[in-house]
Amino acid sequence: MPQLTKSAELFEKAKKFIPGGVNSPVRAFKSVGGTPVYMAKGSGAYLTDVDGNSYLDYVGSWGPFILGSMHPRITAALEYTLKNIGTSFGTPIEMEIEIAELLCKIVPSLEMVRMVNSGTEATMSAVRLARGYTGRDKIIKFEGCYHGHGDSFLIKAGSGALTLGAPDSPGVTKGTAMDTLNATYNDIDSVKLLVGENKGQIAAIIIEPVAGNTGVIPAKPGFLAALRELCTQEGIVLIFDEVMCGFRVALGGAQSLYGVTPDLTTMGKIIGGGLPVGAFGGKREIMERVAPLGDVYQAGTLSGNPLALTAGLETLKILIDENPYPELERKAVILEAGFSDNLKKLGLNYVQNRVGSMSCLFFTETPVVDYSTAVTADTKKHGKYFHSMLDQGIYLAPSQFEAMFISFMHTDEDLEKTIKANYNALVASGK
Ligand code: KE4
Repeated sequence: MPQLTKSAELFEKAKKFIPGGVNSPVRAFKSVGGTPVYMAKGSGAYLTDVDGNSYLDYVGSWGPFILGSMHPRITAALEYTLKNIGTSFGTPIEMEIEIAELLCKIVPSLEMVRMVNSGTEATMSAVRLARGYTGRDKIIKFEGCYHGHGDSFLIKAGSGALTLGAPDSPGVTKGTAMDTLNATYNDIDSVKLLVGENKGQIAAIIIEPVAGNTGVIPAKPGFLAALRELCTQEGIVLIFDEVMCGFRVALGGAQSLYGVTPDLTTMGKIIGGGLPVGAFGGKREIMERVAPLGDVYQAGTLSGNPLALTAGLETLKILIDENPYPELERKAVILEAGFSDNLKKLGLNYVQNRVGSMSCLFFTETPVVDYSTAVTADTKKHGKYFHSMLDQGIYLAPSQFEAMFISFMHTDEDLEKTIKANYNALVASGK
């Protein structure tokens, strides 16, 4: 049982100066209870907290650390940039061309790309671009999906919004909310109904092609292709939000895994290698509407800065050079099978959803295919499970509605340790 004295002290102090003591709500342990753990150091698959406790990290900074934290090639590249280049100029730099060209080579839908500083900026910009390009106002998202905290998305949103039970946020105007329609994930008829009721008014359909903010929910076979066909038919811009699943489930993201090409793609997390980077891109015909070439405005002081791009570029180069995906799949299968064995031994039929190295153990026996089935999960049991895993040195997302991420740095011994801890934590969560 880790002693969390310093974390508790820091949290009390933080709450004086920072709303809820955190700079992002899902970190506050609200849905699992207890004190957020203050981390002091990350290395590979491990985190060390301010009290000196060590944890196996399955959050990976919420997705960026597919290669583990502080990868030697990435830290060396950052040291070089710091010593020989600089952190930011606010001018064009060569690295911007290098990462744009590389992204266009890797991701099937990209003919042009704009770098930004977060996933939220990427999705906000992509939706504005789709509205500018089509001249239409409405968008369709999917209940439980999370696309960052842009106003248009905080209607029946996932991730922290769902975790805190606030999927619809105050402060979003009625006008904005009216332009956001929510369909049901994996239910193409629910999409067709909305499109039919709003003929010629839908600018974009935005989807996480692997939903990772309602726990993990894979798209059913044929669902993404049906969305593609509907958008083509109706002149709707199809946006794949690959901020989380991009470069995670495959080098080319979910669009390359499933062979469905969107019109626009939003990216983040992994392409920042742990520094703030986002991006949006897609068809040249659409991207040419982005200022200063086009008339759809989008901008960012630190977009394309050398320090963040260094981390992102090095991450992408390692992913290309070392192709970690088969090994990540092998490890993810070991963990999934180990958890399944434990569930069987304990007579539990909880649901595990997984795509590649992102997965979720739902505390429900209902197959989880959309928001309404995800919320059948018993969050109290999950909370007990979370704390038992934490007490055993396993750091998971402090929410039932988030993903578990395996990194290239997790060893087979780490996985065995996690499987043993999972058994104990399932017992502790109460059968
Ligand atoms: P950011 O603005 O947080 O960089 O990205 C927003 C975003 C957009 N799209 C998808 C699919 C995302 O998963 C995210 C952010 N993911 C959450 C974790 N589920 C970030 C964690 C947090 O909010 O602290």
